[in-house]
Amino acid sequence: MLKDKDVEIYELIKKEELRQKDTIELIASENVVSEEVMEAMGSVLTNKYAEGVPGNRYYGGCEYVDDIENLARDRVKKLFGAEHANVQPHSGASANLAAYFAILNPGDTVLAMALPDGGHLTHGSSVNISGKYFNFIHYPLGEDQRIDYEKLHQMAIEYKPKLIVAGASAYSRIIDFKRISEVAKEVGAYFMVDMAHIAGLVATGLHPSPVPYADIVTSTTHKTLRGPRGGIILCKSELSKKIDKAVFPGTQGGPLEHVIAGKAVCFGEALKPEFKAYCEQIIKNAKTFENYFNEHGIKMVTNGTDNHLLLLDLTEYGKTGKYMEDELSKLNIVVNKNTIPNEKLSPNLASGIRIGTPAITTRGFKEEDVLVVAEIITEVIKNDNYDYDDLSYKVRKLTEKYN
Ligand code: DSN
Repeated sequence: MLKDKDVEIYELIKKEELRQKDTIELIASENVVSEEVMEAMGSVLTNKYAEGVPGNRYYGGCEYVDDIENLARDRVKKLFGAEHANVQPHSGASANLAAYFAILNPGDTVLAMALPDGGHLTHGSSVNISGKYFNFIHYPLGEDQRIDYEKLHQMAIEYKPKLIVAGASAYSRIIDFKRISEVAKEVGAYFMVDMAHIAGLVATGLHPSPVPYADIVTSTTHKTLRGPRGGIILCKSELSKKIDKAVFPGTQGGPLEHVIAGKAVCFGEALKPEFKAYCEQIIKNAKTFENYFNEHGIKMVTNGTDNHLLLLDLTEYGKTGKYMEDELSKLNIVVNKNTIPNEKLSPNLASGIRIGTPAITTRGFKEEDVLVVAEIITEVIKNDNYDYDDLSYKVRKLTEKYN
């Protein structure tokens, strides 16, 4: 047992377990997996090499991992109505890199949303391989801080990208995938959607699905989808060989079959009716935050949310995202500082915080609990001399309620 043989690691894991129990987790990209997902991930499958795809591996002894990976592929195809699935990407970043590798050459032009506007590092940030190897151009947000679809259309005509990417990591509104796919079709570009943040909402019909419209859809499996940390790629049948080859041998070696088993369990869970009820509650909880913040004059990017996250704009309170992240952390509330559209500060300070409801919803938080959390956050934003003891007591009552 770990506790006897490696006490240092055992104790650190226990401390992390306690930290997760004692805090209110509002990082929009995090969640809490089931015991079953963890059981699959902590299994003997980690011992197995299985380079290749089911039925065509470079190693013997793959009969059971083949069955597991086939189940994962079948379940995720059913969940999203996809023609083809590759469940091997180790992460969302790996999934995106493989997708680019499958259809682009170095230097090709890609149109995507910029990171400071809510996009993602792997959507052409200059510090990421995507921005270094490809010519990413970024479409802007409009005055209303939502995607400016008209401008996107004009830019697609002007720059003739080979690929248009949609999807975001800090965008609280529904994305019109159909409309962007029509632009892609008009200019002869591939259309790829990174649905990592909203995958659970897409799976349950609570956000329009990109699958009918996009050539390639990438995702992580650990955000709203509530599975193990990892990635997937869905695509049309005609791209299946290119995608599989881009994952292996293009950008990865051996697949993590223990994580793929965890993904299969997660997809099985997401196919059940309870998962839809869970995702509905994610949105109800986010709307509860939105209503409270609106009633109490806390500014939000786009004035609110359609999904699982909200981006608070702290500029008029003279507070930075870093200040709020640190203060809330002292109260055992975990958020992340986040840039906002037209950001004036560095990402290390940032003018916003991102708040997400997937993890607290898994723990059981309902609207009345969210109201308490919203009240605490509002108090910290508005009052430099907030009553620490009172607010920490309220946090403790909530975390104990759901332990
Ligand atoms: N880092 C993730 C997030 O927090 O949104 C995206 O990869």
